[in-house]
Amino acid sequence: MSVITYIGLGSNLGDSRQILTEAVQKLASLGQVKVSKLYQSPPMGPQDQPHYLNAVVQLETDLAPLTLLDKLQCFEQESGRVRLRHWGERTLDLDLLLYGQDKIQNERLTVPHVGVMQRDFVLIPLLDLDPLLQLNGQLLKDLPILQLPTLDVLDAGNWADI
Ligand code: A4P
Ligand code: MG
Repeated sequence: MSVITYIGLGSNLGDSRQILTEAVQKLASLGQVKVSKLYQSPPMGPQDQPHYLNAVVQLETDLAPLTLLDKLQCFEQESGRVRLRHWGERTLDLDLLLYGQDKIQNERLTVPHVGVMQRDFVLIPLLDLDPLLQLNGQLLKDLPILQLPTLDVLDAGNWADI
């Protein structure tokens, strides 16, 4: 049975736009995808790092959560992932934001992802894909953090060529 999942994409090292485009194309090999707009956002965490490109992909897939995580980590490695420090620069970060309505808590996986409610660079692209998305009975579009967004739209079109 297939499940609607949401994957957060981030990159601030290398040719980030190309890296995110390739990541979307790899995700499309796992099931049906829809892609948010492409955004640029100031870094959360250490400020002496480049801006990030961020997007979210909705993926409808049959994969179990840990199998999906294995795939995401494999795609991160294939992009030559370098991760220098906590909340620091990286070529590709793929976070499993939501897996249907499931709550998952184990050694490898926390779903919903811890950052979903606090990060505008996650919330705004999520809302591109489903403006009425809710988490714990809360409509995400009504969260106060969205009143002063810090990110810019870089490309509102079919940027990943999907
Ligand atoms: N893990 C647990 N739950 C999950 C999940 N839901 N999805 C585990 C993915 N992985 C999950 O991941 C470390 C471990 O988390 C994995 O082995 C997995 O088993 P990681 O990607 O190596 O590290 P991380 O925790 O993602 O990195 P870090 O440094 O904690 O940062 P975040 O929270 O991912 O944030 N600023 C802007 N503007 N845009 C960004 O995208 N991203 C970060 C990184 C910092 N600042 C940013 C951005
Ligand atoms: Mg991550």
